[in-house]
Amino acid sequence: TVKIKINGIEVESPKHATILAAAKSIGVRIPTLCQLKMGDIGYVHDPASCRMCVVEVNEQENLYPACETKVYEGMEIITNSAELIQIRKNILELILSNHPKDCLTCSKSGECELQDLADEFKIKNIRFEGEKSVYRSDSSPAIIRDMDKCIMCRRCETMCNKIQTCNILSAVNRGFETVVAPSHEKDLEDTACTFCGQCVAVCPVGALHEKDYTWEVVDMLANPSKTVIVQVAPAVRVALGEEFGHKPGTDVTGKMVTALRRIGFDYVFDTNFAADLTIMEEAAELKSRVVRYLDGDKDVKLPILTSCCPAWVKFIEHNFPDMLDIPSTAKSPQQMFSAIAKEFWAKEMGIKREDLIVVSVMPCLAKKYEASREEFSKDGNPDTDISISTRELASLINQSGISFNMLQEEEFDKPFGMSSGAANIFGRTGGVIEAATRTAYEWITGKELENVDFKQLRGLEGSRVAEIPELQIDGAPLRIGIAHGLGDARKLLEKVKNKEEVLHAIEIMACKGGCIGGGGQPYHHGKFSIIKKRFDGIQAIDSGKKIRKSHENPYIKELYEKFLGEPMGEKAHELLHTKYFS
Ligand code: HC0
Ligand code: SF4
Repeated sequence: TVKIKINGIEVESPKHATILAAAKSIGVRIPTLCQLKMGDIGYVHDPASCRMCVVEVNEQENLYPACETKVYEGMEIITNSAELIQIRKNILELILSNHPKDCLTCSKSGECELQDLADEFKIKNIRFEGEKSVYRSDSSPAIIRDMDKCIMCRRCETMCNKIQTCNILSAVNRGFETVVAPSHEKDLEDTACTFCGQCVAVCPVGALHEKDYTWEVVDMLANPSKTVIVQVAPAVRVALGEEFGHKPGTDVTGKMVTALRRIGFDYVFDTNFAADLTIMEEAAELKSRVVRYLDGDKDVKLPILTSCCPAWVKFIEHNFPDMLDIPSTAKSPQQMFSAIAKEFWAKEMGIKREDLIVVSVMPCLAKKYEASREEFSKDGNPDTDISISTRELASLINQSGISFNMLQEEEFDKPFGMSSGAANIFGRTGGVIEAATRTAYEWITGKELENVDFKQLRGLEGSRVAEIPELQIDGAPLRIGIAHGLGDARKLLEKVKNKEEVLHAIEIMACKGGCIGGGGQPYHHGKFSIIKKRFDGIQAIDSGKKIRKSHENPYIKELYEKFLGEPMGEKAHELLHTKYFS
């Protein structure tokens, strides 16, 4: 450690700490617009481009950016002199001089870090008039790039290139024309962008945001000829509460269901039901591949890869086109739910396909893109009509004048409201493969699984390998790989491709933490501790459930008896499986 002084206070700080970190450790906040530190996931972005964090050091004339200047023995730092505060105000005014002033209609209003600082510094008039850059805005089914609002903090670039390794975004052009964009300023849709939404999650302003479909939902609810049903993803229920003052990880399922009914949805269903259905198909596929392998079939493809994360699917389609025969062909729960709703339930209820509107609430922006994929539609009518994010649901609740915290707790509608604990854990990294292992174990060994907690599959390391001693393949335990974050996924897949790692099954989720860290969740502003709390919240729901194996869900059994037949059977194949495209 080194001894330093910050604003006259003596501090002992780790040797290589930045001034910003040392100040934070004693409760001295230095404002910054570009720095983002998520050390837990190896993500540190401090380009010192915004200069908001400048401080005085040892009475020198030069000012130093606190985000990238390291402390040394005897350093005396001032962070809040009157002069520094004036300088920061000037910097803010300069940034604002060419920033659009449309806060009233900006999607980020209320969550914008620039707006917060402008408010903190009480900026009422901007003394400078900057040159306005006008960029063509770029809109995909999932993400909108509104680069007039970009402040060149370049967090999105680090996220996309270093963490996700998608390499879509970089600064192009020069001077005032500089903009963060895909190469040749293409639209995201025409690139290998996975729509993971992680760039949106870290954008401090409204330059990157989701395509908002809340008014489409309201229009459908207002249309008397439509039956509007909703399905809610596992990760939404442990994060939605944050928008209403609850601690991250708080399970607000009951209030959320009540709110959805009050908003006017005709039926409130659970994506978790379809997660159980996904396990039926994925575990059957795993079993069939393992059995064929043990029979000496040389053509069998192992490891099997989970396929429910749409950003991950798009990533493998673009980056590993020669490996498209290894992912499970099972559709994601979102798409299984919608296919069953439109092809089975609507018929049972006597509702015409085009009069049934399926809305999904997802922690994810790539789900919007997934819903728009052509193979998930019939005669031009999509299976999932509209996908909204957790944040958009919070807006709908507020627009409807619902006092969320005063709501009673209600239950999902039947039959698609019942789910096992295994379905809940889909929302966190490692959960899909743990759920599949619970069912596959019983189906492969024919024995009852007593302890469903495969703790070795849990954790938050970016990529990990765990063994299941209870499931032996050729005299050795089944080996499972797990990665979250596309950069870690890429490394794991490369090892498998080069035969450095022999695995039987792999789960990949595009976002850190899995869906709980999705691009559509309440903004965590770089605090990884929030993702950890959501992780624990999801796990607690699973642990508290009586039924913790997907194949024991009675409504799932009934669906197979009444309609689907066998897992991987003809009907299941037609409705629940998909193809991949390079
Ligand atoms: Fe997920 Fe899903 S678990 S991808 O993370 O599989 O988005 O929450 O809804 O579809 O169930 C997201 C979350 C889902 C799907 C489920 C899966
Ligand atoms: Fe990159 Fe993901 Fe953003 Fe696409 S959505 S630009 S892949 S970070």
